[in-house]
Amino acid sequence: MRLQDIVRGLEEGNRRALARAITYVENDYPEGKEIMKRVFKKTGNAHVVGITGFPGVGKSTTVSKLVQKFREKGRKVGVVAVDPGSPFTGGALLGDRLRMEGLDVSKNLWLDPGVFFRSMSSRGRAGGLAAKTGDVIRLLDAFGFDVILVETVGAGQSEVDIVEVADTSIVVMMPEMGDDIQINKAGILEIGDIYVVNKADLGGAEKTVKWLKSMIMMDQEAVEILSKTSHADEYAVESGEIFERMKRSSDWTPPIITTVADRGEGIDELVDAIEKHFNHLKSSGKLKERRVRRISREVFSIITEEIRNILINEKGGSFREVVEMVVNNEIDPHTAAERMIRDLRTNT
Ligand SMILES: Nc1nc2c(ncn2[C@@H]2O[C@H](COP(=O)(O)OP(=O)(O)OP(=O)(O)O)[C@@H](O)[C@H]2O)c(=O)[nH]1
Ligand SMILES: [Mg+2]
Repeated sequence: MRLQDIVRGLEEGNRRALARAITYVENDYPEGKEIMKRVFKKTGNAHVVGITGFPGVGKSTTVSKLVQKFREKGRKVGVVAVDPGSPFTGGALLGDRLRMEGLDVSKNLWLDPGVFFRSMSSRGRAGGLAAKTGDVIRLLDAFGFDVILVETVGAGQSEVDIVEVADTSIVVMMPEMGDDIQINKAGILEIGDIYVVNKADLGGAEKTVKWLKSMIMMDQEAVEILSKTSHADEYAVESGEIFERMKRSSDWTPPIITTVADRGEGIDELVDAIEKHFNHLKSSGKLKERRVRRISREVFSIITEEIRNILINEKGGSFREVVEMVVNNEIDPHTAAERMIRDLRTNT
């Protein structure tokens, strides 16, 4: 398939073209970049929803139920699973395909043209998975999916921080997970716009809900105290992201939804919460604010990567020279860096 055909295929809703485009982007082919440039204008319409949580809490089950609900509402849904926890049998895609099919035999999501599923693995790929995931999401967006669900394994465990790609972040937990020091450490409590306590059929869900509620409330109180102190601005700068996330909760209290995903219980409420959050983001201007932050980070990381490439490939010689001068105690690392930057400035 030629590049032109892929771009046209994307415009015409050809799924093979979409699959090919994703492959190019995933593998860092130059065509991938070119495709992104050409379809970019068509992006920005989808609601990107991240679903994260520890292994086995029921993320994939929840995702497949959400897909059905959104389909019933006439929405087209794209799904990206980053590093799916399921064992890979015959490739990541097949593994998850079988799983999704197995969950609801009456409706084969795989034959539905309004659904597209793709898994991505970080295995064997050098860095930049977040950026790649961002581009894959964009391709789905350009293709015309209204909702894009992105499943990743827990914050801090995956290379993709869900808040870096999603408009709405959902954190899935299960009973008996409260009070767990691991959760506090995983930073999961700061990132959720919506919390789900799944596997309510196992009992003990109320306790987890209660615990979550108190954690969220503490967060909000901390924000209020912080915002009243004269150091609030400094603090915001220093701890940037976290403060932003906390600030958000002062006008959005993350709902906690109890579900039994494999029976579809609580999924209607979850869909409602997702839509409510998207409306909140739009009406409060936060959607734009979030996207500005996200795109800044993305462009920044592209620039950093480009500079790295220049230093390694084009200026490898002088870079090495400067490094050796540091090794020989002739100059210090700061001076070395300043020299390289001066060199970049004058020669590009
Ligand atoms: N009892 C119970 N089991 C559930 C529920 N939802 C999902 N499960 C089961 O929990 C197991 C894990 O579900 P998945 O949806 O694969 O969980 P996941 O979070 O996507 O797992 P990884 O992708 O491996 O991290 C499966 O055996 C599901 O059938 C539920 O509400 N109650
Ligand atoms: Mg899963």
